[in-house]
Amino acid sequence: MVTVKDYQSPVTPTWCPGCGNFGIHQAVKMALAELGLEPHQVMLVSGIGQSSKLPDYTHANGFMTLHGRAIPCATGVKLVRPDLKVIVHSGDGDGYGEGMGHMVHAARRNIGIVHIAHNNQIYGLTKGQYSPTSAQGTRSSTSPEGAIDRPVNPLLIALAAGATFVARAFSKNSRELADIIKAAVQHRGYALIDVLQPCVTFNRVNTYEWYGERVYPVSQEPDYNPSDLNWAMRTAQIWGDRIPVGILYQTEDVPAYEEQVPALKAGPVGLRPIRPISADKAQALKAAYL
Ligand SMILES: Cc1ncc(C[n+]2csc(CCOP(=O)(O)OP(=O)(O)O)c2C)c(N)n1
Ligand code: SF4
Repeated sequence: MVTVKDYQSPVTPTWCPGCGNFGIHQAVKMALAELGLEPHQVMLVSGIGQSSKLPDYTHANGFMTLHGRAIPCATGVKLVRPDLKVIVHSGDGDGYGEGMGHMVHAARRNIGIVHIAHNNQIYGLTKGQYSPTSAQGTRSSTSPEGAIDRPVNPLLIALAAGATFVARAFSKNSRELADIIKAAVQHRGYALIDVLQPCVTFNRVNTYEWYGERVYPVSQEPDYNPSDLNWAMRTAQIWGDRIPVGILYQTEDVPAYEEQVPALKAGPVGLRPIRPISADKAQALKAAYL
């Protein structure tokens, strides 16, 4: 039986005590263990940031790439090894700033990866500059007089781009987050989970208390209907005194990208035996390319 301990890495996290990333890390391990997945069946892909250290702290396959580039790398992994469960960990700067174009294309392609965005509304690793999800007026080292930019709404962008699974969660509620991750891992196609993650060092507004007073299960909405795209788009805009968390939208009606790639019909490319070639042919190829 797979347990959370199987995902325990010997590397000690350098996150600040109380960082919201701990709750996300716990939820990921719980979800994978409860799904009965072995660490070798999972690939965690990340860019650069506090959130992106998570693969280092988890005993599973891991791939850390450039800032903002986790999704294209994860797409490549999924196309070569569609049998793996591929999970991207991005920050809001990483995933919704430099990586936003990649998110839009992953959503429209419906590539079968889970994208967990650790949304702390700030750049954590680089010491608290404002990010694409920072509220207008946020004071930071890069916006001492208050950010002029209006924040992006990642849920709306994902829905508009054709995402087939869109959810929001609060990192303190690891149990609820683990259940959403389990649903996302089993989903057919691209799944975005935007996780509200308190940064206890640089974000003094969006704290555990602030979220605790606001988050509520989206299933409490009187007209709850996560199969209705228009309902999801309306609900994704609720933000302020009340913040809905849970699965806002899911449809299994759209085939995943990897299901449609002709080259994958014969099984994962990455598991096929390499055909031996003669020394002469190898030399000829070398001469042609070098
Ligand atoms: C191409 C590139 N641009 C910028 C940076 C500098 N940089 C590293 S992490 C980071 C932001 C991290 O913030 P976020 O993605 O929100 O993640 P967090 O640390 O808050 O989890 C930046 C700007 C970089 N390493 N590479
Ligand atoms: S700076 Fe913020 S995001 Fe980074 S480890 Fe500390 S609390 Fe977490």
